[in-house]
Amino acid sequence: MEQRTPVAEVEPDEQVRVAGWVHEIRDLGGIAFVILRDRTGRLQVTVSEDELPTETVEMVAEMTRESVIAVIGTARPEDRAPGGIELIPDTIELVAKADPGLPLDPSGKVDAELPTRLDNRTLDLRKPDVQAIFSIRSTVLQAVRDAFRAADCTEITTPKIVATGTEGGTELFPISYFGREAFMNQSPQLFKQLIAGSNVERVFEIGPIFRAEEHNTPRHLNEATSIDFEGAFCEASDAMDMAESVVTAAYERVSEECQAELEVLGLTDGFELPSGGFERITYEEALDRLNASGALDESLVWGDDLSTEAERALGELMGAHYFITEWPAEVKPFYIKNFDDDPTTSTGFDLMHPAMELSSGGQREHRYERLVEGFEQQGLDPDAFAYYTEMFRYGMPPHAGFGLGGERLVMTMLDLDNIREAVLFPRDRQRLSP
Ligand code: AMO
Repeated sequence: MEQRTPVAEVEPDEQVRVAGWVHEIRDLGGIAFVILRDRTGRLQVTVSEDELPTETVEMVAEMTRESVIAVIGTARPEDRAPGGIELIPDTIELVAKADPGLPLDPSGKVDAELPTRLDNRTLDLRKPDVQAIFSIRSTVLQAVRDAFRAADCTEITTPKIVATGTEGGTELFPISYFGREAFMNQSPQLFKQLIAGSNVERVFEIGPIFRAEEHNTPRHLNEATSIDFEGAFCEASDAMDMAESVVTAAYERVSEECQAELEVLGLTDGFELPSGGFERITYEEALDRLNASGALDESLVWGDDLSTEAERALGELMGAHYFITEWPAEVKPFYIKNFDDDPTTSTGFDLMHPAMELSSGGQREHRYERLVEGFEQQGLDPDAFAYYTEMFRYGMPPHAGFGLGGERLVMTMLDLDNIREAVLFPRDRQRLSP
């Protein structure tokens, strides 16, 4: 493509070629102001009728908002223009004309409903606030990757087409695999354990997970991004330290590098870094605090999972990120290790934001016999998981890890009211395209 200068880099008295979208046109008769927008900002192109060929003037008169244009011209200072610069064009090329019937208004002056926005994501993403979310999401993922690498972890990618589920049979998406039954993977759980048990020891993965959840809520997706860690010779507290450090690293990096985006989202004042040392309370303590607060209609008893309402009430009591540790064994999956001196209690933990669960993890059962027993207790067929359990016979070290929801991390960080705001093309009960 021809050389082009990003509009934010245009300097006065320079001859440049810029290209981008027509954000706005103000035709004052004899003179028109075309605001050109690219990924770096906006630039006023001042079109004087008597200084340009007739066909260019006619073309500008017919130009539609969101058309793509390329302009060659000379910049000069102009206090009244955005950024204090205007471009006096020599030539204007209409590269791609936009249909005037836009399905949503990218200037954001007219609100659109979320489904309309998601149907027209290309246009939606032309809005600065939407762009800000995805720019921050990209920074979060980079910060997380760097935090794992700094902790000596190897990045892995594992299959998304699998033979067995891991997180409970009802939430699997079945697919046909050359006539055999297969599923979309719910979690890299078993693979990350198998690799942690090799000489690689410490691994992380950032990738899609698929959950056939029936419920349509503001915080569930059917395809989500999971940030997974697994470390050999780690116990639950080590995995919690790691989860805390990646979450903190994400906040710190966003605070350092995304002030402009936070400002667009109106979050510069409210953006608080999590203070170090997330509080760790046991499940039992969580129940005690909730029951004592009187926030719930019915008291919780040992073995209950925490409802959305209970999570919120506890979040209010805690007021910051925290961990719930030592969950009842019965509510945690087969791979989580239980305490030897109390097999009803597990090493499983959840990392909570005051608004919702962000992550869960724990130490894993690494002893072959106990692992197979656990399968049987949960009504699962150990033979179906032989590809996994067999490796536990050949020197599997103790290990621990966690899975952290990428979208929930961004959602809670930016106080978004719907998780779909943090995904470019969400998958939910209703939505399969785009
Ligand atoms: P879990 O099932 O708790 O644990 O998932 C881990 C985290 O992933 C996110 N998450 C979701 N986000 C949006 N929509 C969903 N449907 C969804 N499901 C999960 C949540 C959740 O806390 N294998 C274990 C992790 C481990 O033990 O290492 C697991 O998948 O933020």
